[in-house]
Amino acid sequence: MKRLLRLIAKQWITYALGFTALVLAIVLDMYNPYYVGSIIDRVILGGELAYLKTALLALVGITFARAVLGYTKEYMFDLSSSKVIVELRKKLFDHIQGLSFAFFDRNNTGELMSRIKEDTDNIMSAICYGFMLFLEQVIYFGVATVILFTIDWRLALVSLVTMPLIEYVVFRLEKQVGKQYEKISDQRAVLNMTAQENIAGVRVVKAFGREKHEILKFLKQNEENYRINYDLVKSMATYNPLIEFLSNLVSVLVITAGGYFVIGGEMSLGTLVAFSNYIWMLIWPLRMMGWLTSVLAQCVASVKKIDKLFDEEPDIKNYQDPKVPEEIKGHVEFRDVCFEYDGASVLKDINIDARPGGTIAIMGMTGAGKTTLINLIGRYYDCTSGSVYFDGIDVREMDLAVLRKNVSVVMQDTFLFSDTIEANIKFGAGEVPDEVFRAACRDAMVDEFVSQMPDGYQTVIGERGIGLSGGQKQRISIARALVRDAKVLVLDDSTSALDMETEYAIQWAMERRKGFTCFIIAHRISAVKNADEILYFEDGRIVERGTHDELLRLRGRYYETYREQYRDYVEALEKEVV
Ligand code: DGT
Ligand code: MG
Repeated sequence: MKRLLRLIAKQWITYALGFTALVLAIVLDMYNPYYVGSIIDRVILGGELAYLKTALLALVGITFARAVLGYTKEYMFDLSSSKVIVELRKKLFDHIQGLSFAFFDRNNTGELMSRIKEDTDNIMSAICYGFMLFLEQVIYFGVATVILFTIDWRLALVSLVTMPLIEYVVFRLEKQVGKQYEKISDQRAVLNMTAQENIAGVRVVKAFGREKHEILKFLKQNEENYRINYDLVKSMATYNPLIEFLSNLVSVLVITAGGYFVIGGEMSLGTLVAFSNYIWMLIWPLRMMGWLTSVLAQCVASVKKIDKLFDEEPDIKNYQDPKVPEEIKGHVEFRDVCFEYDGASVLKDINIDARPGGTIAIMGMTGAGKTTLINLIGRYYDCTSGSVYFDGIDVREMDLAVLRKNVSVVMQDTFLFSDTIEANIKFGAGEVPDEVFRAACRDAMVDEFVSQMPDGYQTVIGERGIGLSGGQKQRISIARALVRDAKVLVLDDSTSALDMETEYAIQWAMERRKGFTCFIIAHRISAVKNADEILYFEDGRIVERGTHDELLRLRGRYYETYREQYRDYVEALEKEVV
């Protein structure tokens, strides 16, 4: 809440202008019934025709000034609130971006999206018109009450009698409607998710012949949505006429009682008319209070949710006195590293020494812990025990920005943004010299297919990379890693979708580049056999390690994998040996 108030305080000038316009508009509004009343008394009843011109001019003037002030008020409140929300959203987004991988493992995307969109929208409506109307109605109510008592305290009492009743019904309605709105919002989220999943996963739906089932599922939810909305309309239809009735009852009571005073000569007709106009300045605030309190309550709830997110600290923070190696060479060492996800051991006693310029290949069954291992290099997670060193500095003590700038990762799941191919490749690399960009595209074999596209590197990739083959997407993400010219390159199963020929070409280009330490996770022997050291993982442990030849001689798991992949060739060889 403090965070929000600080942002609001920053916009105090525009808010103050809006507030001034609001007060002035109310003051003018108060003159309206007065002039109407005096027209009746002095012109219609008193025959004072000269006054008509003054009164009408005053009314026109009031209406005009009221319009200008109304515009100023709305504009100022809108302007300041939009600024507050833009700033809040930016801060929230920056904060979320700064959180660690572990946070995203725990929280789902949909929920985070709704913090950024819906909760900030709720706050926006509250601090903009919610807050504005609330102030306005409170002032109307206060001023109108004073005026009514000044005109005639007996009539004022009569009109105030029914007010609690109106307020009671208003709050009853709000309570019911509030619950229904909540249901609608929850249901809308489910409906959106179903629609989104089905559209995003349309290929799976069609491939498995589930169209009918999915349509039925959607129709059912749509019907549920209709039902809840219908309930809402029903509640409105029950309570609104009652509120209308009670509001009009006040008028009837006032006119009846006031009529007696007028007939008895205690009050002029014009005063009565003015009085009954002022009454609406009491009724409207009451009628709106239910809705306004719920808007404000919703805002408080949203602020609490957002505050909780802001309180979330990144697990991985820069060291208080971050170290930077004198010369960045790309020497990566794992010493007795163990890692656990929520208490479940994933990596055990890992020792690796990746010399600058060397290549470490990692093999192993799915779920063996390969991705987890390489995530420790760029410090996306911190190891549970042991240490990872980058050029002799424990990564936990190294400057995080320098570390990540020097560790380039091609992730296992390719993610491309809906942007041009060039922007996707240059993503996060800052200024990229043209030669570096071209060399990266050539080495990652991106040039080969992009040069055939009509828009070349300016081709915009469709949502989630639609329009490119799996291999093409992998090649783009390899180029993305290469343009960064980092000292450590990590390839997580990133050539799996490539044909042998392209894979060789890329490997060959990498050899030629060299000058960086490379970690390659792969399943194909062809991708790992030239590495300086091959590590074979099983259940979070390195069970075999050595060069290709050493591992073949060992006749262990690596050899088994080799046999599987080169069965015919091996059999032929063995026969020859016999
Ligand atoms: P892959 O990519 O299928 O060849 O498998 P790896 O070797 O890359 O496996 P990895 O490191 O992704 O997962 C190792 C184990 O850790 C596996 O049993 C699943 C578990 N694991 C991975 N990510 C998380 C996570 O975010 N939370 C928890 N609790 N466990 C995880
Ligand atoms: Mg993996």
